[in-house]
Amino acid sequence: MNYGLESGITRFKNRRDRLVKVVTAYKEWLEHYADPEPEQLLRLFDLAENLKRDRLMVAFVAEFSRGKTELINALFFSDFKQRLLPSDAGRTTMCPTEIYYDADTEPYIRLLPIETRFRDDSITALKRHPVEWSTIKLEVSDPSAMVTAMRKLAETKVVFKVEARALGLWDDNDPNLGYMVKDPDRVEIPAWRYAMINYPHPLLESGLAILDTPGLNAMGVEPELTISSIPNAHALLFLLATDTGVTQSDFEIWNKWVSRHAGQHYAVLNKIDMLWDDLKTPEEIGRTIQRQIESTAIQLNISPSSVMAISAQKALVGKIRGDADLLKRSGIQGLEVMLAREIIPSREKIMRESMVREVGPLLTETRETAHNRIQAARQNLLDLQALSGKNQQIVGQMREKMLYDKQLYDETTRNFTVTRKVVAQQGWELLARLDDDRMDKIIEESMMAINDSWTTAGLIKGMHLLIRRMGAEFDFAHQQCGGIKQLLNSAYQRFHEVHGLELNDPPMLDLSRYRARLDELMVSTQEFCSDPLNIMLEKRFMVKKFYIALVTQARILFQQVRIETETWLRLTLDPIVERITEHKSQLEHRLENLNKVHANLGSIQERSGVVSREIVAIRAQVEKMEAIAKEFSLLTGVAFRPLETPPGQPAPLK
Ligand SMILES: Nc1nc2c(ncn2[C@@H]2O[C@H](COP(=O)(O)OP(=O)(O)OP(=O)(O)O)[C@@H](O)[C@H]2O)c(=O)[nH]1
Ligand SMILES: [Mg+2]
Repeated sequence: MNYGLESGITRFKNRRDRLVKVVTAYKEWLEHYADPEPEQLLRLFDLAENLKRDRLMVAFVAEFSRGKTELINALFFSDFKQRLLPSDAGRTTMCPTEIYYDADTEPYIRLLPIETRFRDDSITALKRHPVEWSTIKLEVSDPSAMVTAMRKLAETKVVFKVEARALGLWDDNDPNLGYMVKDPDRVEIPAWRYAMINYPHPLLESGLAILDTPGLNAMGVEPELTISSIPNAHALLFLLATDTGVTQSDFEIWNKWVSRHAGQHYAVLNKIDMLWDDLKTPEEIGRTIQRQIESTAIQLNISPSSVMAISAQKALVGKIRGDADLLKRSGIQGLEVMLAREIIPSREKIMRESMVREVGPLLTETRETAHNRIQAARQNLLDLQALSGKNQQIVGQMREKMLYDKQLYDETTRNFTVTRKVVAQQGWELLARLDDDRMDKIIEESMMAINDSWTTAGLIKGMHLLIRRMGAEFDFAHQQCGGIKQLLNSAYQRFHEVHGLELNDPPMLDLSRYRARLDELMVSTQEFCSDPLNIMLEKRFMVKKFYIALVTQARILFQQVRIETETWLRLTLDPIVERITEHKSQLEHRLENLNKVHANLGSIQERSGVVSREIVAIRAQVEKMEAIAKEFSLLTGVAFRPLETPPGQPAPLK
């Protein structure tokens, strides 16, 4: 049983599934009852697909041997009835390991050979090339085969120092690497650089993903981990062990990577069973644990309530043996409740916010359009009733007036088409400045600034340039979007003033999150460069690796900004176009009625019948839309305004 955690993740999955359903229902509504642009449908389809793949990444970060892997086993893999992932004294997990579920492929463990470090490719880039990885199919129903496969995570190899040096894993001057030495010429290095495990576990199937990491030194040699994977994780669990307390290297990890993590981060004091002592009363043991919690909290400068004391090992044993007492004593349930109460809701919040941003404005617009339709049809009926008893000349005058209104509207629309073209052109130019080629150019320039001088000074120079150039593109995007918004507003003004159309004001493009991430990259660079170990010339390899990691993250940011800008452009333009088109078709409909009645005064009854039936059909559309909006509102908290009297209704015929 996984207590709060299991039900928490199930709730998360249910909400996610409901969101997928509501986005799909909205897409289908548009297909049936509107005339959407194909891109809009595609985008909604993508959104639903991405939601299904949406994961909650929890990273386990700590110095070696603090019990990260044991805790992962206890939290997620106890149903396996044995230790699934290798956990042992000393350095065990040799490479960062991502564990998740991907329904599109058979379960596997994929391992990236350590030799790929010779190349300049980032792990992110290599993830797109399965051929670079050694893949083992997982026999999930065969526990011993599973355990054998997982042993790969702890695999090492012994190589000559010269090779290890060329891989950036060995430095004769680094006193911290003594543990690697096998004999005077050779050292032990990890066999794999990174591992990815696709495993069909219910929690992983629900969208949870785990990142297990090796200790300080191993993380330091793979900067992509510290610059990208760890900052991008939704939550971090930082482990300490009771027997070692907060050591210098624990402290370094905490300070460098965990305490500043923007999302959730938690300290876990593991191995409390080491304090269990048959000669002490439970109260005495409890006091000792409490004292350790307090001193840990002081050292890390956090509140004692943020430190959780557990025994991962006893939790695993307790779960495997079904020993409820041991499980309770292990303290793991508190951690599970915390994961369920805090981490999952915060992930849900991110999911909700992206839905509010991406679907909210479109849905608001479509809903109002649907309501407008019913209002317009009712008006149509009133118009027709008002025509009864009128002579042909009066109907003709009305028709003339209506025709004039429509011509006026068409003229406004034509003017708007010009604006739309300008906007499309500007949007296109803007997106072109945010594409991959542009980023390649920026990287090229920054490499030129480094001028093959892979020293910390060269790195700072190159990064300054990279960040300045990227920042300039972000500024340009912000400015251009401001201009586009103004242009559209003034073009729309006429629709509002002359034709009575209303519109919700779209928000401004907000890139502040990405700017903050850029600043963080610069801070990481400065920190890396101020580390005396990295100032030495021998660290040339590491400087380059560090730069590659920075660039990988910068590229991800650049792509995110492009997607954000693209979304913004669409959300700003689409609702306007939708409303303008809808109004046009309503005007046409009214004119058609007048034309028919003008041609045959006796047809008023018949037309009224047609319009009444239309109203019934539109009401059904509106009801469907209301159900979609209601569900969306329940799931995201977006409040749609009441629509008894929809805006933008046509003025009654005089
Ligand atoms: N007594 C005790 N031992 C534990 C506990 N948790 C883990 N261990 C042991 O500590 C050792 C290290 O645990 P791992 O899970 O391999 O630690 P890790 O943090 O993953 O270490 P690396 O993979 O080397 O980074 C193993 O022998 C575990 O069995 C615990 O709660 N109590
Ligand atoms: Mg481990």
